[in-house]
Amino acid sequence: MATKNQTLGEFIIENQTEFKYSSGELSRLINSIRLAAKVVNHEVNKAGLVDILGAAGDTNIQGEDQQKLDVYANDIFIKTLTNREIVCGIASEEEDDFITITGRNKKNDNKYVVLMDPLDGSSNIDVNVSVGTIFSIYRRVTEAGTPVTLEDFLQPGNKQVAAGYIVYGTSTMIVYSTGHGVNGFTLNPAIGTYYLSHPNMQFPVDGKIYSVNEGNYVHFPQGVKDYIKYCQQEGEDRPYTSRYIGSLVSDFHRNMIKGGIYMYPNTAKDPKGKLRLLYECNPMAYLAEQAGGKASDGFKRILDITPTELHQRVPFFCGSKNMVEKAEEFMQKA
Ligand code: P6P
Repeated sequence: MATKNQTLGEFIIENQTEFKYSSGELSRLINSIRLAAKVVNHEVNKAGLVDILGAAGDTNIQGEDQQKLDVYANDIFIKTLTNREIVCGIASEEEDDFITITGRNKKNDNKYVVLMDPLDGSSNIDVNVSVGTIFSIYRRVTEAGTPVTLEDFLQPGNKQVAAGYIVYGTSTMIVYSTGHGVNGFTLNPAIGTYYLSHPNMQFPVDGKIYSVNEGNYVHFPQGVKDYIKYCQQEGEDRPYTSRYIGSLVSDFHRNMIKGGIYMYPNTAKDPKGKLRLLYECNPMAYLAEQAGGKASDGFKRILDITPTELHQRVPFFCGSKNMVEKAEEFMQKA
C-alpha cells in the first residue's frame, strides 16, 4: 500500500514481498539506481558551472556526439551497479557492446541484467532543458554462474521485471514499476531523500496533447500525417495542443500526468525510427501499460517485439490508450 510522503527506502522495504522469487536483490538493485541518480542529479544541476558541457569529442555507437555528462552518467550507473555486485550484466546506449559483471568470487551468480539510457535527451543539456535516465531490468535467461550472453539482453519487453526513469527537471523524480503499478518519488535535495509524491500513477485514457517533431512532417508515413491533421482539425475536443520538449522522459512524464500521445515515427532519415527498442521504448512501454496506457510501433505492441540487435530502433507511439489507438487506426488504414 503506497502512503503519501513515504520515503523510497520505506516503500521498497514495504513492497519487498511483491518481488516474488527475489531474495531482496531487486530491492537492492532499485536502491543502487536511486543512489546513482542522486550523484548524476548533483552534476546535471550544475552542468553549466563546471565546464562539463560540450561534446566529449567522442561519438557513441549511434554516431551522436557524446556530451561529457552522457559519459559521466554512464560511468556513475555502471560503477554503482558493478561495485554492489547486484547485476550480472549491463547494456547501455553509450556502450557498443554489453558489459559482463563478475563478482569478487569471479562468478556471474547475480540474476538480473540492466539496460539503460544513462542520459536521454542530452542535446538539451547545453540549453538547460530537462533530461532523464531510463532503465529496464530483466532476469537473466542463461545459466547462473556463467558469463551473460547477448541472449540475456535480447528479451522481449514483456519479460521485464521492472523499469523506470529519473527525470532531472524542475525537481528530480524517480518513476518506476515492478509490475504492480507505477509510483513517482520526488527528491528533496536538501536532505537527499526521495518521497512518494505520485502514488499509483495512471495514464488518462484520453488526452489533448500530441508530442512529435513536426519538423519531420514531410518524411512521415501517410498515416502519421493523417493523424497529425486529425489532431489539428476542429472537433468535439480538438484541435489538440502540440507539446514537444525533445526529451522523451519529459514528454512522457507530462503526458502521463495530463494525458497525451508521444510519437517518434520512422522517417526517410530514420527508416526504423530513432528511438532504441531495448533501453528507451521497452521500459517506457512497460510503464505506460502499468499505468493503463498503450505503446506500439503503429501496428504491433512494443512489448511483444522480439529484439534482434542491442541498439535496434523502432517507430514509437506511446501514451493515452484512446489516442494511441486512434493513431494506429490512421496508420493501419493509410
Ligand atoms: P529529435 C533524445 O535524443 C531522444 O532520444 C528523445 O529523448 C527525444 O524525444 C528525441 O530523441 C528527440 O529527437 O529528432 O526530435 O530531436
